[in-house]
Amino acid sequence: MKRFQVAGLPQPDRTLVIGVVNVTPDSFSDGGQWLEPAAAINHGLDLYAQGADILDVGGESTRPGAVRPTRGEERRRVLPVITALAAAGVPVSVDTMRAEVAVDAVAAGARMVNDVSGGMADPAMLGTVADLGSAYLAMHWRGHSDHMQDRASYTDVVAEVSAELARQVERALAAGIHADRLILDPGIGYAKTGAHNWTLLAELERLGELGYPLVVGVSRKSFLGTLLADQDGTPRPTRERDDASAALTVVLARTGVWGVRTHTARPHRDAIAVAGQLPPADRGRLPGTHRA
Ligand code: PMM
Repeated sequence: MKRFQVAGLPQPDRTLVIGVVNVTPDSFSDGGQWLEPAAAINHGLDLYAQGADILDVGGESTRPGAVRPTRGEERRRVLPVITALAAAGVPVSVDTMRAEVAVDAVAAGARMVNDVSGGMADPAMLGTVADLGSAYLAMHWRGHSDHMQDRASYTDVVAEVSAELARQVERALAAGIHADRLILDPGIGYAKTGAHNWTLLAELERLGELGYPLVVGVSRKSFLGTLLADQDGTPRPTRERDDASAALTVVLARTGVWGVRTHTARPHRDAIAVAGQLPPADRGRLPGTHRA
């Protein structure tokens, strides 16, 4: 996969680590842990010290069944944290589906808007980001968390995710977002079953053909809990999925993704360092190791 540089964001010659700072009471892996601004800021500074390149600050959980916070509540959660982290010199992204929150977050110092709806949840988002001039991460999305899993139906998941992302790219460009500020994300776990997630991860190169940098978020997600379930079928708890998450980062870095979105930083930086010593995945396979 081609190596991209995104205007206004760090440009190391490797896959970036985007550390998650969830200022929410109910995110699936760390809900409630960083709800107080001081706790969230300290956690962010710790992730940055451990090697995160960008911190993604979010005030809305998108886990299935989560209740949306009001716009005011979302602003109250994220703005003090973004302000403090940006003032400390940390590159910050805001994880929001709301244009008005994006405006305030960029004013507070955020350099990237991470919109899990890819511009579909708020009709004002794409034009607003174009005016802000920030980087924009558009994720593949088929609806809010209360009904997204009803829409996890595909004939060819890679082709359909690719076509739907291509439409979002067209809309983003038509709204005035610059191509050199646009990043795409297949939306692992969003309107997707575990099997869909694995197929997308195995065939990311096809999404790379869209011609934009890719971010992938697998960290602690439920398909890893299922993979690592105990003998009774009980999924591995969220906080015990970090080793598998870092294992996937080796694979993702070898595939050449631009960034990984993760709950810890150092294990992922280590994974990327390891991957950097190996040839790209397509040149590194032994004959006979391809799946039929
Ligand atoms: N996943 C979550 C939240 N935001 N943003 C992007 N771009 N990609 C993702 O995969 C993604 C995201 C859910 O995970 P969390 O609740 O632990 O933040």
